[in-house]
Amino acid sequence: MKFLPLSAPGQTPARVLTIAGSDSGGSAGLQADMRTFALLGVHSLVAITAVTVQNSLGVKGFHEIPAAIVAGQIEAVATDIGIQAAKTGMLASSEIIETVAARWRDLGLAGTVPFVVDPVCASMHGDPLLHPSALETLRTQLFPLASLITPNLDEVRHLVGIDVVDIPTQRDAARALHDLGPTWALVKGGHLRTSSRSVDLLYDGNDFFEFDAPRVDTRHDHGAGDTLAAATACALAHGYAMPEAVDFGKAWVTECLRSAYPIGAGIGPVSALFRLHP
Ligand code: PXL
Repeated sequence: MKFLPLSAPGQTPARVLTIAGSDSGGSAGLQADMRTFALLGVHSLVAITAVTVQNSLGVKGFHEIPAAIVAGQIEAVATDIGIQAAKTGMLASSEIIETVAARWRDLGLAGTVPFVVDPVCASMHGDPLLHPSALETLRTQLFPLASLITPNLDEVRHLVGIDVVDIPTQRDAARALHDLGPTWALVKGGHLRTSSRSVDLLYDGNDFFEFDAPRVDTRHDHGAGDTLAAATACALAHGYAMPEAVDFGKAWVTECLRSAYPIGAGIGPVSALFRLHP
């Protein structure tokens, strides 16, 4: 695959902010985002929202960071270092979502800096990462600010109540999600395990774009959603148009899935480390 342009040693690379939770197991969350950012030559900025207690078997619990500290992190990096794109992952609570949305608007970032919202609701083991009462805040406060939202099929069910089983229902879901206000909605088909392909559908209110990849046969896919959104944000930071950025993100996560490895007794991570092999 073709990678993103690299800055010369000593020159400031593109800077991308992740607003996300920590995974102590190092597979998903901000650890996955930072790994993808680094291996794409991007400087990682972080606003940590929660600390999860987690390993390859699941999430045992989490501690939320106070909303004012989340806001402070965003403001500190945006006003000094500057950001070319941002992505959100685990936001944990309604209060954190409201705070992120307010800061994004107050700092003048809305409409100027690409903003990818990955509406993380639960871990792949089904452990909740977002309070159910926060779904409405996500829909009404954050989605209207998003350049792109990237729900998987479980999140689609929670967000718009549509059970995606084929391409027509995937299109219905994309329309319903786009109506919530993001510039683009991407309905990821990876969880449609009946299909031998993984088809993601992108929609801007006018046109549909399909991104098709063969399903990678691995049980180690922890962090796949985070990695797709992170790589897409990096491409947006480099000025890619949305369909090209999603195409890049999909190619990147497909390579990361091919390189996924086992750790612990449970599910291992998708791996951006493939990039280190010549
Ligand atoms: O993959 C979604 C995700 C995001 N953020 C954190 C997570 C997970 C999944 O486990 O733990 C912190």
